[in-house]
Amino acid sequence: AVANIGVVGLAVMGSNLARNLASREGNTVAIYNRSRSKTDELVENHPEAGFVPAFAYEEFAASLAKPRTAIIMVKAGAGTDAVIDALVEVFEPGDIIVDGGNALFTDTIRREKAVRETGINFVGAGISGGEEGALLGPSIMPGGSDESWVTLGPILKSIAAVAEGEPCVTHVGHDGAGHFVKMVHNGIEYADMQLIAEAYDLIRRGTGKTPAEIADVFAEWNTGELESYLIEITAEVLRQVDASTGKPLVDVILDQAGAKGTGAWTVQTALSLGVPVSGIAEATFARSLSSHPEQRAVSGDLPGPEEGLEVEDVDAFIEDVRLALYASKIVAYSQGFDEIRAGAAEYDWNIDLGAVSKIWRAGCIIRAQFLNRIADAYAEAPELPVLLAAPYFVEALGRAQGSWRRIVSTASAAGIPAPAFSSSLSYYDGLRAERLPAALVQGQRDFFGAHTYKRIDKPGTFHTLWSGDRTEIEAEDTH
Ligand code: NBP
Repeated sequence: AVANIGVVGLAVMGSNLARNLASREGNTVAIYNRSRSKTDELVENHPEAGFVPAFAYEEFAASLAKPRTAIIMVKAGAGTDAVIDALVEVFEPGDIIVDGGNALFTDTIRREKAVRETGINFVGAGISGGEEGALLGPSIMPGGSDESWVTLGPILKSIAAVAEGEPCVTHVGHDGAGHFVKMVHNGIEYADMQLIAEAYDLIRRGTGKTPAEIADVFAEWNTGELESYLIEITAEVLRQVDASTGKPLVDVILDQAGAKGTGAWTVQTALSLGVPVSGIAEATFARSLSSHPEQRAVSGDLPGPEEGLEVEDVDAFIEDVRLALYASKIVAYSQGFDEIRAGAAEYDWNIDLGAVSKIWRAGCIIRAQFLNRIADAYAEAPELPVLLAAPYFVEALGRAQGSWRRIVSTASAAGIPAPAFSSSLSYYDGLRAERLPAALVQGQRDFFGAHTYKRIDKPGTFHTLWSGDRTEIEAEDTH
């Protein structure tokens, strides 16, 4: 037994993670893949890594020092279950199995419970950063037991991205907490991408700037409070010219956005938890809408406004779009953290929201300067009920709201879809409202379903006898 860590699954993510591990002082990495060719290739192409290859699970287990620690990087779903079953056969109590794939957190909860019964530790770890992150330093969101963190912590810290001197990994919470947080990370990623896309669309349609010119705008934005990986790569994509047509690449890419499902998971989970993640939901639905060409083809003749968008003061308009993007982005992150808070309460996880914002500062797709502000907000007020209410964000939203409103109304008047901008603004105004029309909804619910209501002026639960004499009676609380 010579290796202190093993990797099972040597496709793009697993092989890069194995190379990352091998490059760090003190690690010797055992590797295994279902089909032998990937293992042979990795050993041959990277002699510097000193890999310890195994071609059977028994051999893999024998090559690992105790407690044996192995990271699974296979296709999420049945593949993960198959590998776990095989490892449980050859591992012993106290050993650690880590699933680094994109598992649904409820699968992780189930697997953790089953594996724990054998005395083996199971850790679901969200890993973000794509291929490059896996190789050079990802952001890592591990769940699992405290016992497993003792062994795993130093190994994961050795390979994680580093932000301001701190490794981008923290023990998020027990069982499925890590995969839950990774899921919400991806949901926020959807919202951030959609918001950037709406900003691009408005600038393009409003100013007639070319994609390359808009790339300059994004590059400029990337030097300020919007600085982030997604803004940076947006500029790169917009600047790209298609080799075969000479057109901007963005103009020849089919406008139908795909999705692998983590955005949908985030929204489905939020619906069950009763958390309004409207920005993430709009972003997910915007991808769905784009991917229905048959509907879009027959809807082209639906009436719209006569006038298109014509901007007079280009610089002022672009600044308005920038602030609308910033404000909507604050809403999306606030909603995402709200979902993590609610998930922690539901599943009994002790999640430090400030620590989560810090491990997203580098290595992952939503990495951004802005996350420091979120960390500050939670450092000041760990029990903050909603991130928007932190003084820094109140100030920023105060600065942005005029622009935000102008952009949403301009887009609407011109018939340009801006679903994430506008729903974020509605959410913001909903939180601000002193009274909401929810009172009327309660009245309607009481009318047709005797669902009862509470009053603002006295305690208790009430029902109006709608089909009788319409007097009010005290009722049992049925929600
Ligand atoms: P894939 O998701 O394409 O999975 C391919 C790997 O799974 C191969 O090693 C394959 O072995 C193995 N595998 C399968 Br499929 N079924 C198996 C089974 N029944 N038993 C054993 N091994 C099995 O690889 P990937 O793109 O490297 O992603 C790995 C994980 O990381 C996924 O969960 C993914 O969601 C996650 N992730 C990916 C990214 C990214 O940017 N790609 C980012 C973050 C997380 P074989 O070689 O024998 O077919």
